[in-house]
Amino acid sequence: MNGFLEELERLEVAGKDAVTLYNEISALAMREAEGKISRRPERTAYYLSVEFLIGRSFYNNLMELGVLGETARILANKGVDINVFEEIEDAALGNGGLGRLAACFLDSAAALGLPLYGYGIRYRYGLFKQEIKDGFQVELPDDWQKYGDPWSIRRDGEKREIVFADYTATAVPYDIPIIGKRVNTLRLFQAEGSAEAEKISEYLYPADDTEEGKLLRLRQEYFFSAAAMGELVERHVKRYGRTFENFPKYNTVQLNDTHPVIAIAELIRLLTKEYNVTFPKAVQIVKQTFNYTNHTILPEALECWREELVRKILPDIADIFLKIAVMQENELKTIGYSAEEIDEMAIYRNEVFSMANLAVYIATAVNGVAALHTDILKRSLFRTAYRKFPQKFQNKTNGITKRRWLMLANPELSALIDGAIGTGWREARADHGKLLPRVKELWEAFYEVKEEKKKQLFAYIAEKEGVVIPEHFLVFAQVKRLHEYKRQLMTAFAILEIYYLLKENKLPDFRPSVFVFGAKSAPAYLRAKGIIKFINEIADLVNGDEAVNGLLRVVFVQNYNVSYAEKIVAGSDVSLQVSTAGLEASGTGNMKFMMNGAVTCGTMDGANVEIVEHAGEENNYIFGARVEDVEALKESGYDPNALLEENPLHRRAVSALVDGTFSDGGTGYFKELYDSLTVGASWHKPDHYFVIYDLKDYVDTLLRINRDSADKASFAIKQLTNTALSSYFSSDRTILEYARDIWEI
Ligand code: 26V
Repeated sequence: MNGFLEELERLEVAGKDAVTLYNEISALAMREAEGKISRRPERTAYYLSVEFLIGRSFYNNLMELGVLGETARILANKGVDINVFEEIEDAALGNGGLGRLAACFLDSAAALGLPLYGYGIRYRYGLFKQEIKDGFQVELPDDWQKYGDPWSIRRDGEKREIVFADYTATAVPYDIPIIGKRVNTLRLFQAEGSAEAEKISEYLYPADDTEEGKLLRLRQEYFFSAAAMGELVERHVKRYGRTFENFPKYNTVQLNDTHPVIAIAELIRLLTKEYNVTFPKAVQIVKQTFNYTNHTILPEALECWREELVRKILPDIADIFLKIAVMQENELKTIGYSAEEIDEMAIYRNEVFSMANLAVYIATAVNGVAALHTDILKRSLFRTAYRKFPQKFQNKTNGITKRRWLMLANPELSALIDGAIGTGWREARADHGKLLPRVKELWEAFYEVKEEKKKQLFAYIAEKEGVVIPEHFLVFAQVKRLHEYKRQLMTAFAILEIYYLLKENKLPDFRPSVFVFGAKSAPAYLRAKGIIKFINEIADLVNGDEAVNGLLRVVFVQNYNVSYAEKIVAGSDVSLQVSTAGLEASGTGNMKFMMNGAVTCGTMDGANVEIVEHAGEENNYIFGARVEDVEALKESGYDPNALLEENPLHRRAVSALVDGTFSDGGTGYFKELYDSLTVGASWHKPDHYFVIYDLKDYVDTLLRINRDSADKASFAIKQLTNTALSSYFSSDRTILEYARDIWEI
């Protein structure tokens, strides 16, 4: 790396703006990284995903190259503050946890020296940029390449034609080096050719409420899956000739959720059509090649394709889907499965192809992303398949990369850990559990770090949002995709109840607290948009009330993304993870907060269960209905209206949606939310997500946390204990498990 630093020393900065400097410095670093791109070993793992939420590369890559500190120093000597590059980029080629997990996994594999290569789409526009106007979400295009894209290398020599029935698109690879002990690559394909072809890689998740939109999405999934499979087969033939029994020996492919499952059919198509492999043999090969990770049990998020749609643009693929479906059905009949059971596992039913059922049938390994989630897959979503193929099912609890989420996001806390146990914990594989016995003596130092991170966060929020948060406020944060099952609405009601109690002087010892929200709603998800507006209405009420705003504030930050997350997870005291039990597959934000020393206030859902297993219930705050309770309530018939009847405080908070307390600007959003809770909406029963059921316990728990925080020492000890016991949630651990149990790399 001396080469880089020498060139940086020589770099002329006078008269150059931040963008120019950013591109020049990035190019210097890229030269180093490119030179280090590792050779692929014989056996390689591939990660197919429609999302890779990489965030900002600049600081992360300089850190991975081991020159971040030196770069800051050299630039400072030249009068340039390294933080000026913060505004420039944040590649948001993903939506939430699924995409961020993919990015963390690539980071960990590179750090561990494991050959894991990502394949995805190089969207022209990433997830929309969000502004909040009058409390409403406004979506703007995310032109992430506006200032250039110094971190990818276009590979014109490796283009590939992707054929649809109506037109052909060229897949042009762009390689992004993933720097670690090995330098792997993330290869994103850009669609080129005709104007129609270019549309394929224009947007992440194009609206799919029309036939046109659905087709486009299917094209996207096929486009990158086919480009990846074409490449794998070509590389294999070059190395080993036209022999494919050994294909699974050298290639293992992880399907990140149901979106890339179409790759299975494409590999069969390539083998049978272009290399004369027989269909049964091709099926044998794909069975040994693919593995599937499930990331949600919500039915609306499990990819299904109408046969007619597939046939229209990919007739060969439709035929292959059908052939696999027939093969599966015959197999199941032979071993005596009932019609009902076969129906449940069917790849083809009612003229629709189920990508989840196809994946489960073909994959060698099927995994959930947290222990509870995997149990639910076995017990409910895939129960019949589990009975037939129990050996397929595995758990791989998610993780996060400590390099971005601790070392980069929180150098102050990292330095504290260095001081306590030395710097060895920074290595991949290493853990920082030795911190545990030192927690009691370090609480004050930790408290200072947390205060510093809060100060930084508050300054940033003041600048970006114009909302002032006074020093020392206790920070509660709920940052994640906006979805009803995540229950941001429940937090909104809880805040309202606390506000009413404060107004009536019923909370004499309440410690000043701020609630920080960050979330994007899918553009067409109107109830989620209503929740954003509702939170902002509450924020205006609370922040504008002189009688209360010394004790309570609320802020909804705009354009929550990876870079914002780095600041929020480091500067928060309490991590709100309050999904309806059974519905959050894992959560990974919960792990980021934990690692940075926040207590979790959460339900027994997803990885929260394992967080409290590791860090102790006494150091966290668990509340609400358990999975069994939710199931029992569904059985016995749950009536939220009775609870509203009984509890005047709940009634007041929920009625605020419709009694004129707030305005939704005439959109009808609030009435719709109110109805969803009291009469039901979208074919769901009233309060489908048990918001009102868990509200009382939630408010009580928030108040208990507020009280506990008065004892600074014991609260800081709880927080730092969470950091000390967070190593299990490092994605280095997760990736080692995938490598050992699934990929065998
Ligand atoms: C997508 C959609 C799109 C259509 C509308 C409804 C809906 C609901 C959920 C989803 C999520 C798709 C998959 C996903 O992002 N899962 C997340 O994966 C994370 C990484 O494993 C995990 O931590 C989160 O709990 C899980 O929600």
